[in-house]
Amino acid sequence: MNILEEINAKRQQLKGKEKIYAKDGMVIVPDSHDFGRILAVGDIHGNFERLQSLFQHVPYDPQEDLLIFLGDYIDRSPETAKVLQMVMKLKRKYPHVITLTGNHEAMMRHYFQNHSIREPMDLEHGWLRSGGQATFTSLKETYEKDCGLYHELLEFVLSLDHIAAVGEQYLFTHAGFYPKLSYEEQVDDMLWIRTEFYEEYDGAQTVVVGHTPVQCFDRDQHHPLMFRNHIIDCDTGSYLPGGHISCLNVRKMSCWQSDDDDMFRD
Ligand SMILES: [Mn+2]
Repeated sequence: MNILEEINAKRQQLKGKEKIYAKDGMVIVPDSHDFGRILAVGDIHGNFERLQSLFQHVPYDPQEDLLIFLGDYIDRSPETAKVLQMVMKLKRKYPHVITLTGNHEAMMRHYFQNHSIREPMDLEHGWLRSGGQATFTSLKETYEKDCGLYHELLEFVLSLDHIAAVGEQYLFTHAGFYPKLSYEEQVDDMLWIRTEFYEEYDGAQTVVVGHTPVQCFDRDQHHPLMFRNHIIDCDTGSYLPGGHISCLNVRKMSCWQSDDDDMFRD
């Protein structure tokens, strides 16, 4: 079975039994009508100011709404620990919050498999060459102030899910997937894939992703982009000048964004 057949079979099994089911990185919400709004937040990349600014605008109702974070909470900006703490708190407090992993969290997990926060940074590692230095510094500060919190944040990053299927219509994952492969065959590729997904996906369901800033498709674009094959890219360049963090109201195809700011202007 390919990934879409697997998800469909699982959903049929779970219908009427559970509101949200999660196992081995796959989250299934059998019936999307159990929720009011379906909200998806794109890449954050340590930008705590923009994340706070975004949530001042989103009329999030934790009882009614399903809130999905698409991953890449960390790297490139200095306030990663604060971002992780905020997302972790939301996830712990409210049962209808789904937190997916991005490729940046995958690099961080890989790093800490054989490195410690107590040692100097290993600058040879790919994570630290991809914006991880900012995260390392932020986590090291946290470790020195409150090592319990540091371990909670690390555990949280280890616990993130890989894909969420909501009702028959919607899929959420950080980067995309190979439609012909099984879930097991591509658990990690789903965090990195770009061209093959955009080219091979046939658009039967709406797939909401982050990973590629919309500015890569069109320099003047700052809103989530919907493609003809029903892929919606919600990464609106949280770390770029003039960029935003966006929250998509999936059913309505409208969005809220962090305010314009001048943090990158001269
Ligand atoms: Mn990203």
